[in-house]
Amino acid sequence: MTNDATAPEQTDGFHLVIDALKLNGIDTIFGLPGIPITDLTRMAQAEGMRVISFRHEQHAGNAAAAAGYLTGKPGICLTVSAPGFLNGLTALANATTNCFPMILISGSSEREIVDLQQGDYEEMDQLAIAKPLCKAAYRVLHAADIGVGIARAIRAALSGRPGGVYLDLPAKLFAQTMDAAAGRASLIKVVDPAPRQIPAPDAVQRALALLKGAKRPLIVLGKGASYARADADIRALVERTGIPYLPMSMAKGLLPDNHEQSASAARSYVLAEADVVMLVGARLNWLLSHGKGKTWGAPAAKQFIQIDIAPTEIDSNVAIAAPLIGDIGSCVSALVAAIDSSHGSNWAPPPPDWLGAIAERKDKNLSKMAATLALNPTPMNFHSALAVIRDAVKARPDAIVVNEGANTLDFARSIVDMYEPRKRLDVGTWGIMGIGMGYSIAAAVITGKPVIAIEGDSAFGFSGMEVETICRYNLPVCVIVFNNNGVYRGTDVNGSGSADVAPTVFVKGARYDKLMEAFGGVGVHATTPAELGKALHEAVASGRPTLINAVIDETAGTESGRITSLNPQSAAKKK
Ligand code: ADP
Ligand code: TZD
Repeated sequence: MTNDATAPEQTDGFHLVIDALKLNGIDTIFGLPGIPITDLTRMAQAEGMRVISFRHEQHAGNAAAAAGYLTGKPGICLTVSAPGFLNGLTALANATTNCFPMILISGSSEREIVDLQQGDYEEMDQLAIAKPLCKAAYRVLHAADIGVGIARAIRAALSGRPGGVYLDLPAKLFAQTMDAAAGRASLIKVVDPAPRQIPAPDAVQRALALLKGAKRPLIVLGKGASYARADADIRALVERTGIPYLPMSMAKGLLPDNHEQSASAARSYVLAEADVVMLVGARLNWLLSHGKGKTWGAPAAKQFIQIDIAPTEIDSNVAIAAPLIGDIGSCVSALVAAIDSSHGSNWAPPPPDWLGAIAERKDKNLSKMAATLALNPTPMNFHSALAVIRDAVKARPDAIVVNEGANTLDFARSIVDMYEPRKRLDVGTWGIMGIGMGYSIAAAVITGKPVIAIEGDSAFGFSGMEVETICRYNLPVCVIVFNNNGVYRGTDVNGSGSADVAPTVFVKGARYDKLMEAFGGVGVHATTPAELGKALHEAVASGRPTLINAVIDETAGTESGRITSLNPQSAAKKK
């Protein structure tokens, strides 16, 4: 960019941001334009980046987080100042909670005015607000520092435990100019942003000794294990040791769910009975009942090995007998190497009575489930609808499943088997509603594979307007709304006798399919498994944006799905 042929070539803040991202292999921005970043979105597109423009920043942020998880590079979300920033912040905090790498880049008002609180357009001290909600937060004031700012953001998002990073770019920065050659020289290509962390040999031996002595060993795989992309090593560890494993919901498919060592169908039994549990990229948070209580059986009989990159995760809920700190790839391959070198082919598989007891429970539970799935009630229930979706995913194991809701989530997690790593995206550590369309859009944009979003009707509502985005970019997303007329179910009554419906009840018989039709996509109203299956098959085959309004019995489902016990009244009753 030069106006004068004799003057040295100039660049500006806009271009430096774009060049710094591209230099680091980042080719996609998820965002929503407005002052001061509209031109940045245009220029990024002109410079060959993919710019996916959303209807609400939270969904752009969720898309960035999912892209981070799926690619192992930080996903980028770009927003305007104050309100746009705040809309993106939920996604940033959620990404950090889930250990997904993303960078929220927000334009901001001028420091001079913000700091004196003089009432600028969309004024807010965004940096201060973002800080407690993410791994790191930076602000760049000078164009010459953009390279450093973006390098620091990338490294912070990816290194150690991945997470969200906030980058504050005040409006004035974008128009700042500088010599183009100096600008180019100021950019940093980040070298080794997620360095391997090799576990200490004695920690490997300690873990191995515990594993070897176990009578009833169990491996729990979490979404950290999926994220680590150590698929072959993890498979080798599981198969080499013969130890049964349990995938957390987003680790489903890391090994195919029909693997004979999967203990998913005997989950309660193995958690309660195992004597040595090896956690691989899974925290002992509420999703694992904090490692104690009834779920886990007698505490004295249980010892934990935990593989994690974050040393402070260890002992967070219960004592960890053998912490193994490092990246999962290095830790798991070190374990396999140690097994090979000390045991060769003499590693003894777990005792047959343990494996036999698990197999027996699996068989029983699987045949019970098969009988339930074979029923064909009218109206459809969660099971009959999900049986069809299960078959569709089996036929297209490369499809990505996005899943949110309460009952819709719980049933889909246990009924829809996954066969490939990183194909299932769901509500994650917070159990948050609203990830549906953002995750679906990212999955479709990043992978080009079919996406099947299995959505409770309440859950869908949080991001429903993004079906326009799906249609605008013609993405191969099939949204299935499990429509049971309300949050959890549709039968609640207003106890006061006033005209309002109960707080959990929606408009009865709503036609979510029309929403997709409004933007040129395919809408289908499905009242039977056959109709649902046909529409899903066509959607996956054609790749056309589709929304199937799957009518589910409004009496099916329980309040809060499987976590009813966390409602204050139920929790109080238990005490
Ligand atoms: P889940 O919800 O599936 O149980 P969590 O999100 O609770 O899984 O746990 C993921 C864990 O994985 C986190 O503690 C995180 O520090 C860890 N982690 C993420 N990436 C890696 C990695 N590459 N190597 C080691 N640990 C990792
Ligand atoms: N708001 C946010 C952001 N996250 C939440 N988890 C909730 C509210 C509370 N909540 C749940 O935990 S599940 C759920 C809400 C509102 C919706 C359940 O209804 P649904 O699913 O229609 O999506 P089912 O399948 O009918 O139970």
